[in-house]
Amino acid sequence: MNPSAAQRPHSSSWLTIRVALLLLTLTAVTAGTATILAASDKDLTIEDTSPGNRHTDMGDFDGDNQADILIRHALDGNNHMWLMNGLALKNYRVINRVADTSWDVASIGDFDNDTKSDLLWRNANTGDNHIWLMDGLFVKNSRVINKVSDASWKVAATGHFDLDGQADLIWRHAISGTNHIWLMQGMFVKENRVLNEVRDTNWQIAGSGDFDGDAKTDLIWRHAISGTNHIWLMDGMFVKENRVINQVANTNWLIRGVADFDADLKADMLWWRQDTGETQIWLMDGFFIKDFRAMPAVLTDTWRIVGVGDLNSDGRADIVWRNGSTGDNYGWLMDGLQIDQMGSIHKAGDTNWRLAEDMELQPADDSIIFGPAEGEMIITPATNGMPLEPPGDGLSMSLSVYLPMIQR
Ligand SMILES: [Ca+2]
Ligand SMILES: [Ca+2]
Ligand SMILES: [Ca+2]
Ligand SMILES: [Ca+2]
Repeated sequence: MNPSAAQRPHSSSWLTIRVALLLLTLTAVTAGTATILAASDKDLTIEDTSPGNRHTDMGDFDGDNQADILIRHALDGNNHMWLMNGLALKNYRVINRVADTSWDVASIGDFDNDTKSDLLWRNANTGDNHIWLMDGLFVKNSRVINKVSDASWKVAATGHFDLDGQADLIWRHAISGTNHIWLMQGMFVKENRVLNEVRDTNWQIAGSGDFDGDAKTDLIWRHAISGTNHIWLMDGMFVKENRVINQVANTNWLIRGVADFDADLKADMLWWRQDTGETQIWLMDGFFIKDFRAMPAVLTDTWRIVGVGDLNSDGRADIVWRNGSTGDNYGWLMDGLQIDQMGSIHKAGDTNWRLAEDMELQPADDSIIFGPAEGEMIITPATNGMPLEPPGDGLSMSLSVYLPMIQR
C-alpha cells in the first residue's frame, strides 16, 4: 500500500442524518484530512457472484479471541486459513479445497460451542448445505445438513439467539419476505421456526449483533430504497421490541459491519459510502446512537471493507480492507471512534482470492429522489413455512497441495 497522501476532490465529509420521527437534523463531524490511502483511477469493484448479502463479521477459528481470515479462490476453489495476531500472521495453512465454486461460505459462527468459529457452506445451485466444525487450521468434523432447495432462501444473519452458546441462523426469502430461524446444535438443526414476515423485500437484514447488551443477538434492517433503518431487539425467536432508528436516506451508505468497537458489550455499526469512500462509526446503546464520528475516507474506489472483527483481542472490533485491484490487505485497529494503529496485512496478490467474510455490494440507484423518513416497517405474522428437507449430497472435499500465495 502506498501510504502517500491524496485528496479526493469530490469527497464530502458532511453527512446529514435525518432522525426518524423527530425530524431533527444532526451534522456529522468532518473526516478531517483524509490522507490514509493512495488514490487510484480504477473503478469500484462490485462482485456479482455472491448469493445475497452477508455480514462481514470475522471468525475466530482457533479460539484465541483474535479474529482470523479465511480466503477462498473464486476460480480454483482453494481455501486458505490465516490465523491472526493483530495485523501479523500467526500461522496459516491451505485447508480443504472445495473445487466447485458454486459452494460458498454462507455463515461463520461457533455452532458447537467450543469457542472456535465454524463454517456453513451453501451451494447456490443445488441448495445443499454443509457444516465444517473448525479447530484452527483444521476441519475437525463435517456434515451435510438439511437442504434448502429454493435458492431464494439466503442466510441473512448468524447469531446467538437462544443462549446455548451455539450459533443460530436466520434465513430470509428474497421473494416472499418470509423469515426463518434455525436454532443449531452442532451440526444439526435443533429447531426450525418462522419469524415475523417482512414482505417488502427492499428491507434487508444489514447486520446482526447485540445492541442492548442482553447477550442475545438483535437485527438491524435497512430499506434499500428509502434508507430507513430498523432495529429488532430479539429475545430468542421473538421480536421483543422494534423501532425505527436514524434514517440514512442516501443508499450509497452501506452498513459494512456490526460489532462492538468500544468494548461496552453493545454492538455498534460501521458505515461505508460506496460512491465517496467515506466511513462512519455509530456507537450504539440499544436503539440510540450514543456517539458517532466520521472516520477517514478511503481515497480510492478499489479499497473495500471486507471484514470486521477483533484482530488483537482487546475487545474492540477492528476493520480489514482489501484492494480488489492489487490484492493488498490493510487493517485498522480501532479504539472506539479512534484508529489506534493501522498497517498492511499480508498480501494475497491474485485478486481472485476473496475473503469468506466479504459480502455482495448492492448497487444503488442514483435516479431515485429520497424523501423524508418513512414510517414503520410493516410486519405481518408469518404463515408460509420453509420446507425443511433431508440432507443432500454435500460437497466433495479434497485437501489441496496448492502453493502458498502469501506475499509481503
Ligand atoms: Ca484467532
Ligand atoms: Ca440483544
Ligand atoms: Ca459498543
Ligand atoms: Ca481490537
